[in-house]
Amino acid sequence: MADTTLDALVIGAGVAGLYELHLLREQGLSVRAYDAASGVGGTWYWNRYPGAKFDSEAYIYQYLFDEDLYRNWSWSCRFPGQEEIERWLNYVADTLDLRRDIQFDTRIDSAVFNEDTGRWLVTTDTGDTIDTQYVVTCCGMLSAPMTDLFPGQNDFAGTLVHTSRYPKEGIDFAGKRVGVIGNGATGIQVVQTIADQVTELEVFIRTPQYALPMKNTPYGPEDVAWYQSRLEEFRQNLPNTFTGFEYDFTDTWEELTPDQRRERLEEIYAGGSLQLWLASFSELFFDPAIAEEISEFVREKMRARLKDSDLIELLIPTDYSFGSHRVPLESDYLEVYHRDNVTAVPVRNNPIARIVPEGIVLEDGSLHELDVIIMATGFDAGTGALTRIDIRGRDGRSLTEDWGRDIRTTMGLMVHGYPNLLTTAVPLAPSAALCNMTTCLQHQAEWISEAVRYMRAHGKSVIEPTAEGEEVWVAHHDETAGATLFSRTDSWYNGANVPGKPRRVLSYTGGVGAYRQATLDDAAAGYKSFQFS
Ligand code: NA7
Repeated sequence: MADTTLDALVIGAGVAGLYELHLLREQGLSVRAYDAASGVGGTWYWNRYPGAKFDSEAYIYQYLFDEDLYRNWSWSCRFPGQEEIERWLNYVADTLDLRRDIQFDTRIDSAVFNEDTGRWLVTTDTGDTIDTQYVVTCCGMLSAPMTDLFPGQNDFAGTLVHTSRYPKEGIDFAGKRVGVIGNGATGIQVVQTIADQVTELEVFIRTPQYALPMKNTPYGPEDVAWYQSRLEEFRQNLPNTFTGFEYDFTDTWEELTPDQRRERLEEIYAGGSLQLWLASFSELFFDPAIAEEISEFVREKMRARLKDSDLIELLIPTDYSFGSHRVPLESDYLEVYHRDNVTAVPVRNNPIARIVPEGIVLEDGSLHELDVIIMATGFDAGTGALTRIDIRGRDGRSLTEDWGRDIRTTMGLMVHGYPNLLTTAVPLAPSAALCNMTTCLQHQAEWISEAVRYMRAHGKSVIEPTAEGEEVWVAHHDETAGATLFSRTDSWYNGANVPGKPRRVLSYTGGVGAYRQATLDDAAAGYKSFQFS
């Protein structure tokens, strides 16, 4: 006998989990969300590192389903920081009265499907057992941190943290020698924020990054009124653009003269944000020659800000194209390396060998003495959050083992062999940052809620993708992804950052609008990729 019986158990109380809990509860289901954190927020609970910020404009990173919820919250600037975002998600939880159905400080350990009852038995690290018809995973795309990477790291005598486990009370950097490992979107935010707080900063850089200026600006009442007046426009547009952002491709490379292209790139670049990547020229994603021209434009902008040739060589990429993996946004990041207390340490040809009590030792034996090490080393994206739970589907099959061989889903909403396990933010659906996450998560949460509504209306109790339905989606996904440059550049986008992870472009690259339409069409056709029992 389980301790608790539910209709639906939601794993995670972040952007997707809060909305899913609300939607299913509104339908009258008994539903409870569980989260390992002590509060709501998911990504925005865990990522407390200095400088953590949105890379989406705040006003589109919102729930659009409820006008009051949207209008009664005002953002302070274009790209707010973690603290404000966490406050916003607490505002959402309070406004929708969600907290009474969330169990915090509780990690889901296992979920086992019982084929006789068609229900899941879930266990938690607090010893609870829950019998539930549905398990809905809202664990986030980037929530399983890459933490144990270096021999000896547990013996470090100073403070060592991964950015997504940054202490709530912060770290006092005064008088400290700090090392940051990694220069992805996270490392860049950390470095540009702490450079003037620390005595010495060493940034361990393996792969150079293209980065675009953020151009953050404060918002006054007029700005808030401006974006709030656009709610209806956002509802119509965001779900149908290529990436779920407000902007979309407008020009075709071949139709413009070289001068016109340059003018367009300059114009978009001047506005800041991810637009140059996500909505300048779609050819950037598919055509290596055009991607190279746009890459050179970005390199030129970066070069103009760097004073010495060693920095130019270390910080500006030349061997992969702009946009073929996640493009970070930055604010005066490159200039940080001109400071006397900041050193860029190249570790591509002389990698980090181990961590010793005094600091970081490179392969050549050199020791970098440090008081604090910040690992901005990323995540086991898309799959890690679920493969770290022991999930057993039909015939006792293990999701960890299945995804350890081949990462497959049906539209990122379910996995064949795992009935009534409904998923958000997993591979083969559009995801960060090929989707403004709230746009895609809201759609997925709604699709799942509507599938449950359909089942209740039609007396069905178990849903599962068919093997054929899944195969069709995987083949379509691979064909679409194979045509892009994402498949050719190593990064977390294709699993390259996790040793042994099967290679597949994780995000769906056919566009947010096309994805949404495919999922809605499938449902409208009686859930044609799925079977019920
Ligand atoms: P990323 O983008 O995966 O970046 C991780 C960084 O850590 C990247 O620079 C890596 O270098 C570096 N890294 C990882 N392992 C090592 C080792 N062993 N030695 C040296 N450097 C290492 O993670 P982020 O947290 O920055 O961003 C994740 C997403 O969060 C981001 O895309 C946004 O969507 C939000 P590499 O490039 O592998 O050479």
